[in-house]
Amino acid sequence: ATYRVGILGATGAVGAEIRQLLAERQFPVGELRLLASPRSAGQTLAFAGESLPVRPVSASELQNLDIVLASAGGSVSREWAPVAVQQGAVVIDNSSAFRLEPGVPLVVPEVNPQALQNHRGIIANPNCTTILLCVVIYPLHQAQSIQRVVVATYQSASGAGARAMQELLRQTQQILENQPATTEIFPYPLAFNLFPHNSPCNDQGYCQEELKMIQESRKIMGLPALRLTATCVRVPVLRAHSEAVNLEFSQPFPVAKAQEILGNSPGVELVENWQNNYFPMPIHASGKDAVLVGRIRQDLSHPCGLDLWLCGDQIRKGAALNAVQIAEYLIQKNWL
Ligand code: A2P
Ligand code: 11C
Repeated sequence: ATYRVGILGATGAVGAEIRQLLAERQFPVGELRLLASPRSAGQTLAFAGESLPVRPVSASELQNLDIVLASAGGSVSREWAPVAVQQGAVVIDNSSAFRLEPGVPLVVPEVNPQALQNHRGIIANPNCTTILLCVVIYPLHQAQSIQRVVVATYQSASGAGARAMQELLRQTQQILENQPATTEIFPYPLAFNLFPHNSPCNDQGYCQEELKMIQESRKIMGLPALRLTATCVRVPVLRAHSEAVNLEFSQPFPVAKAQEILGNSPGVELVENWQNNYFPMPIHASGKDAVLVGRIRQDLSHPCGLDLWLCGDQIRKGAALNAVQIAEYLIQKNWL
């Protein structure tokens, strides 16, 4: 069987990656419809040797589709995902619009694929930073329950979209040419700099990205009381996020056991060469499907603590790949 697939946000960083992944993974595409804003009308994009037009999203463009992979932001999803579902499609939505709604599965296929079974048309793809974290900590949690997570993130420009990646390149060039760095997407210069994540903070001092990590990790792992705190930071990296993670268990967790588990977990690649000080780096995670993990060590401040470091491609596993894997799982189980 083949499927009629729509990409909403086809001209964006995630939309482009979805198009590439559909081809690369030989997804059974019968028809591909590329949808974006009216700004992109008239553009064409390549797929499977063909040049396809980009069309402005509308109710009629969302008719007769089996799967819509949406990555055009929360307000676009809020407006159009229900329209697509009403017309018979299953929407896998990369925005934060529906993630915490009861009855909407929030899925990382390596962690909670079974949640897909009871979908009602909309399936939420989690926040990128959260996906990368859950892929790594869930297998450890299965071996021994996690009591508390403390995480600091080092997030790439890609999390803010294709134009943010262009902004980082432009600012880098401006600074190298002794020009002032100009800002359009980010509030401050990112080149040769970093800043706490550019999402608004609540009255407790947590920014939205940090709250997403807390709330979404709880829902994905099925641990509503999980103690997790995060500090999210934007760094001048193009497309892979990194995270420094401290985990507290109820009993000591031997490092060798964690290494063995993570060396054999789906979607994870253990990258540790202690002699050469070689560990996961964004440049090596970029373009890869797996989340790279390393520097797994005993937390010397706590007998039941472990520290680790991870890097994952924000556009791939953090967004497009996770969404395509969800679609593949739905097809495999006949749950569309
Ligand atoms: P467009 O290029 O026409 O603006 P990114 O996250 O990389 O910035 O990409 C955002 C994606 O969402 C783009 O494909 C963009 O299309 C699309 N998009 C933004 N606003 C709308 C809208 N109002 N309706 C449909 N698509 C939108
Ligand atoms: C970032 N993770 O890097 C964010 C962007 O909830 O999907 C994605 C926000 C989200 O800025």
